[in-house]
Amino acid sequence: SAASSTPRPGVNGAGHRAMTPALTGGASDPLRANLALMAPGTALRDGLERILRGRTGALIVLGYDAVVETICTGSGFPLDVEFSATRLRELCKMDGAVVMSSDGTRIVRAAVHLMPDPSIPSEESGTRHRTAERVAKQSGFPVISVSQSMHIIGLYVNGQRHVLDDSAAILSRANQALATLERYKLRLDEVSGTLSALEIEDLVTVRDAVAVVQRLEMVRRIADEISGYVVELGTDGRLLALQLDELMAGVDADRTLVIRDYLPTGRKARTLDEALVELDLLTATEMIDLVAVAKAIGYPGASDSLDSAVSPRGFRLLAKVPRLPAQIVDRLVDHFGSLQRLLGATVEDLQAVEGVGDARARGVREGLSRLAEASILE
Ligand code: 3AT
Ligand code: 3AT
Ligand code: MN
Repeated sequence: SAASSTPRPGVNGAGHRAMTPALTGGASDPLRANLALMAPGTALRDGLERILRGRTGALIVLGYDAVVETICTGSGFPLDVEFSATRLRELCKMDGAVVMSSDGTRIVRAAVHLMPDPSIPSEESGTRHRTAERVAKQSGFPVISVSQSMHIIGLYVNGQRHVLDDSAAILSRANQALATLERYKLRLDEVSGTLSALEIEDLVTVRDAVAVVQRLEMVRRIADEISGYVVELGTDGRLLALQLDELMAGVDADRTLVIRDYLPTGRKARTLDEALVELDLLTATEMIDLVAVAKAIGYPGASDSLDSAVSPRGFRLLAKVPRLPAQIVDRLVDHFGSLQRLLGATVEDLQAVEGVGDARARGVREGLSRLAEASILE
């Protein structure tokens, strides 16, 4: 399909998103929010598909305010009617642009001639697409162009152009990303299993712990890429969303737990949130480097420091004990200070913690023993 000036995340993932400092995802991302508004299954997408099939073309501004009003020359047809796919299609048969409310529920005007500031740079050639790009930049509202000659739907938002691909094309990229996620997840499960066994034996080095953080971050990044596809696919992405959810169950929680287990203390200590931000800032290349990952969570940036011994606080393994509320996990770690002390604690010792009665103490004792046995067997 058509080229897009928006960088597309590569199949093996981490690349471009890693350059974005903000934690990506969700509706906070303006591109994603707008792609959701016009994803398959929405009325707006239905209208756009009708325009494509009818081979007419369109120029649609998603928002109306004083700035857009000054860009609209000649009144066109003031309408202010409820949006429907068929109305949009008919109105786009006319010359000129259609202006909609930013939530996509109303058609405000049709057949308007747009005159954006001509000094705004545009890389587009056709008048329709050049206008779309300039109006988007000048107004801040997303603008959609449907090209009659090239037969593509473009979205201009946030200074970027995004081409809406058909679901088959997106699904094929998404499935490649999903296969990568599955491989990454297998590797993650391996390194976390190893870490658990080492934790039980108290033989962990910074390298072992950081390897798990690294793998968790790689999994998170590729999953974030897939979430983008899920948004873009709308109703066509339901199966993909289910597969993603299944693969990602518990991953986010584990990411927090492992970092809380190993955040170094001392003068230059980071908070959990600081560590998460630092991790997010790592580029794809830095992600491969264990020293860089170790540094992000607050360890010294020297390669020999990877071999230093460390001991976990116990958050991650305690979270594997069934029916143990997070608040009790926090209190247990607070009281005992390390996984080794927790492993050595008797039922009576455990009951010294507020909220831990006889039954819960036994539960913790048995849970930890079972984890210890399970990891030795590996
Ligand atoms: P397209 O998808 O644009 O081809 P449309 O449903 O938008 O179809 P139009 O209003 O553009 O339809 O009409 C296209 C032609 O179809 C115009 C006319 O020659 C014929 N047509 C439409 N309605 C009738 C009708 N009731 N009786 C006879 N001919 C009709
Ligand atoms: P296609 O890819 O051919 O659809 P284009 O960029 O080549 O688009 P054209 O000059 O062929 O654009 O114009 C096609 C239509 O786009 C004509 C008009 O309905 C609409 N259009 C173009 N410029 C404006 C504008 N400034 N305001 C409103 N509508 C416009
Ligand atoms: Mn043209």
